[in-house]
Amino acid sequence: MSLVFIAPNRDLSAWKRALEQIDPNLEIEIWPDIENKNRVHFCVCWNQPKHLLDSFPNLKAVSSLGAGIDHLLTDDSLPDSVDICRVVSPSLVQQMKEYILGAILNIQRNFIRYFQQKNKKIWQTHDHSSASHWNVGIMGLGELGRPVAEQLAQVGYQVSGWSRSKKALTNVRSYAGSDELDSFLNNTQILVCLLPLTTETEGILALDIFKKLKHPAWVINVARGEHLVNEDLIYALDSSILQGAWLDVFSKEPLPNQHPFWNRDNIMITPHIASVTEPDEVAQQIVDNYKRALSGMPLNYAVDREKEY
Ligand code: NDP
Ligand code: OXD
Repeated sequence: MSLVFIAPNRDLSAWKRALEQIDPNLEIEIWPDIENKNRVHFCVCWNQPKHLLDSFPNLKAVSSLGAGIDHLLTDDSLPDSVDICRVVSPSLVQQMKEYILGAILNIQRNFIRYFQQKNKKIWQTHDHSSASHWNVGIMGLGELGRPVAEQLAQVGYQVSGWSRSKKALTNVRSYAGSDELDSFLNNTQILVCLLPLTTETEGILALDIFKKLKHPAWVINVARGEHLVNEDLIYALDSSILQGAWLDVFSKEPLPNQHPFWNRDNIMITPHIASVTEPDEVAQQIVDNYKRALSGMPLNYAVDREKEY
């Protein structure tokens, strides 16, 4: 029986080492070096080639190498009978909290403008207001969105969150469902997207949403590039509906050289690094789920195929 990692263009040696440390008897293979496809019972995938998963006749479960699972649900070669799980880990949460707080501080305190001025030797001050004057709205109050929202509230921002179901969070106003989306947006200046990519959420960051935000408005997208309608973002920036955007994820990664986002001072770009899975922390989860899959037990952090997350 073997567990296979499938993540093209990624060095997986640390993952293999971390799993072997937990159980030296595990048979771990790294795609494309697979000895016998019949022996593969569990795959751990990130951006796997989309024609592969049905070539393992005894596959029981797949895990994402990260928190998102859209790369699995959009893979037609993944048989319906195969269970799906994902990674949930404290370091993913911690990194996301750091990233979002960092981005918001840069926006709130005008650091982006000061960095740009420094390159031109310009000494010029800009007004700023303290955290309590800023309304931050988090779309998605899941494993990542909830702690991000609570931390921002602790720092002093006015925070609200939007999800499918209502939440009770400390100092975070909760909005739920499409009925409450407009009220959530009307009360938001910095919109942070931490939604999973699903049929319902694809393209959600669009012009009609941007128009409902409080001004000056910013969008931070750390979820998936496909949440954002790229041409709507550019239109909203050019017509001052949005003041700026901070993006970590893109529909095509790496972002192509010719992409119009690169040349804009009001679009911040990071290369999908907001929160990165740490093999040593997550190895035990993978091993546990591998064993659960082999023994027919329900997986931890299982994905609901109906809900798509
Ligand atoms: P979760 O599955 O834990 O949470 C998803 C949240 O989104 C839930 O609160 C859910 O509502 C809400 N939601 C889902 N669909 C809708 C909808 N149609 N309308 C309103 N709310 C909705 O996800 P995580 O917090 O673990 O991760 C979120 C995403 O972040 C990942 O899917 C991934 O794409 C991205 N990510 C990006 C990283 C990066 O480095 N850039 C790193 C890690 C993750 P409810 O609570 O009511 O079910
Ligand atoms: C994830 C990611 O989903 O890094 O974990 O995007």
